[in-house]
Amino acid sequence: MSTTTVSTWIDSITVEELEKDPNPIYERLRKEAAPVVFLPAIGLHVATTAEACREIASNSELWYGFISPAGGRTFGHGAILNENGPLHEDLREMVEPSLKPSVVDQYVEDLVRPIARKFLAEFENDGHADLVAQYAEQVSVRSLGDLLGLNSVSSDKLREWFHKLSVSFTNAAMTEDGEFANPEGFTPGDEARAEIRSIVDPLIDNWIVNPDHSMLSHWLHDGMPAGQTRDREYIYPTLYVDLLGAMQEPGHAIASTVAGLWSRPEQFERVIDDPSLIRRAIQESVRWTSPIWSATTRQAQQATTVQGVDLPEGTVVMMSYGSANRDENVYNAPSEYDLDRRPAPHLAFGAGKHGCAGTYFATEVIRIGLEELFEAIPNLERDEDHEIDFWGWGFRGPKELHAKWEV
Ligand code: 261
Repeated sequence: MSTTTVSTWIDSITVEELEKDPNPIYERLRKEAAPVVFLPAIGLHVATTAEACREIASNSELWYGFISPAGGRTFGHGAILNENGPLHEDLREMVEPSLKPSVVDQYVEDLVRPIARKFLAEFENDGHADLVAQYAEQVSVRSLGDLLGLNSVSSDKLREWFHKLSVSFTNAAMTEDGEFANPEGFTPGDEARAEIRSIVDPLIDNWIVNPDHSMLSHWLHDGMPAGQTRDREYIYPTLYVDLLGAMQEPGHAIASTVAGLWSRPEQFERVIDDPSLIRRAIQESVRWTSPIWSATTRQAQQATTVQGVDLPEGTVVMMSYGSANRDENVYNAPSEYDLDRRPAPHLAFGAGKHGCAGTYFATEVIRIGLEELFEAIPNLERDEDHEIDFWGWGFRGPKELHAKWEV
């Protein structure tokens, strides 16, 4: 198969259309195009099938972690996503200790359950809520915020930061000349970064002399010789990664699980009646929505062939895990949410050396958030006066999720 197929419909795909709904476009790409294909709108190749994504992600010797142009413009370079070799290993060793399942199990109940209950207690007693703004995002940012040591930063500020970083990170449209098509679209990210620095720099100053149990204090001190700390400039790009993806995606997943279950009312009832089904409901929802739909890239260190597609050295490939997770060769009726589907491994958390370090923590936050929601409001219903609009191509989830219940 050639990489230079003449295919005008692919040339005319826009980032805006992808953000509205990438699923039909990628369904056609999987059917009609090569499994790794150049997308002019973003000036990069995309990997669209489960096999292509898995093959690239699992070969970290050949395929290095990389960052998209918009991603590098937003985070700076040197983030965990695009370091490789010993530097990447140091960054993984920095972030992993508090995220190990055996460690997460020791703190996650005490961390997340009170947070979930607090936000539920703040619901107006009027039988209506937008579960995205009032619950899913709140539980997500407060849980990670407190774990990092950002207890003094309000939840709404953390939401504003991930939103601004996300808008900037996914400002992916490129011109034919390889320039950013919308350079003004990086302003929100620049603003967020400046504000993050102004708030986090003084916290770091304090942690350097007064270490505590917060994750960021550990990032500064762990594995360093006595009296030394990691340079903050070394830490910041990876902190931005967390302040975007790790803040935003558990919220997307909480809301997507509810939306998915609402698409199957009988399955929703079963989960309400038996909370032990929540874990399965979450795995199916992250397959179905893929909160990190198409946001990480890899770069070929030498010329190679993937699934029959010849790719030159230096080729950058966007890992479209959201497409891989709806690959017809892996799943029956992939666009349907189905709690009862035969489990097949999904790629919602990526794979290989750059696979998600927070898989277990995130899943626990989502689980506890859903357990508390369903226990507090077992008669939760979809508010049919509002549409459920999923949005996003880089990151994807419902923009709002309106619920109602009898009070
Ligand atoms: C914690 C994961 O965050 C990200 C993953 C992929 C792209 C950007 C992110 O912030």
